[in-house]
Amino acid sequence: MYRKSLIAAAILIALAVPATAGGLTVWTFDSVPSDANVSTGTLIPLIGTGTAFRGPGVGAPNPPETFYSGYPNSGPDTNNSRWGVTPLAGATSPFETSAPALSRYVQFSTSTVGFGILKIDYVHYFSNTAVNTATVQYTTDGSTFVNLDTYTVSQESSTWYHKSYDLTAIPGVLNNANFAFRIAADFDPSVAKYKAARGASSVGTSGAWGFDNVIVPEPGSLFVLGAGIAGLFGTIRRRR
Ligand SMILES: [Ca+2]
Ligand SMILES: [Ca+2]
Repeated sequence: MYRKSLIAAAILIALAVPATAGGLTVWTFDSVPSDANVSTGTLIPLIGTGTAFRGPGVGAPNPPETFYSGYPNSGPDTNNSRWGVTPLAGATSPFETSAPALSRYVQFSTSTVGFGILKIDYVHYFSNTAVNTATVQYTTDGSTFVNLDTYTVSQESSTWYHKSYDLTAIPGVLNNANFAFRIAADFDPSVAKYKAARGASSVGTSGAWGFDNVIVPEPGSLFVLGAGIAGLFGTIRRRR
């Protein structure tokens, strides 16, 4: 049913949104077509146009990219993948020196030309030995990144966290072909060092982050698109 909704949404977008209008970019990291294997996936958006990549140093445990099981109940279980990365791959002790704060990141780029509103939405998975703190950054010129938010997690087992931001009021982010955002590994603000997501664990080079359902919506276009995409967002909302 969910897959049918996505296909319906994609068809509606093709019909309703001019190719140059932007309007919506969705990364599910799921193979298209489904190959019934969560360990294979794609960085190509399911909907819209954009790029996703690992910044320098950030690892892929199984190159060229690594996919594991995705955010629960947001796609057919046999094909629902997340994008897995290891922020501190190859870093040496002290990590704070070899991999300075904000130097290890993933980046999502998508034009906001034609947008009247801009929100970003995603789910972020932390393994227990992963860096516990992430700083979200955005750019309006494609090169200078500005901090938007920092969050620190504390968990007893690997967990997903839903994040959502409304950037509409930020000058320059709308109608901008250079818009992009990063999710960067950062020091735990309480100790100014990298800490692990699970308090009893030590942060490590194999500690993994995962991402799924990365959505950059211009809600005005969603209204036009109707029920197909509403199904997608309904599925995500129910998991909050
Ligand atoms: Ca797959
Ligand atoms: Ca997925």
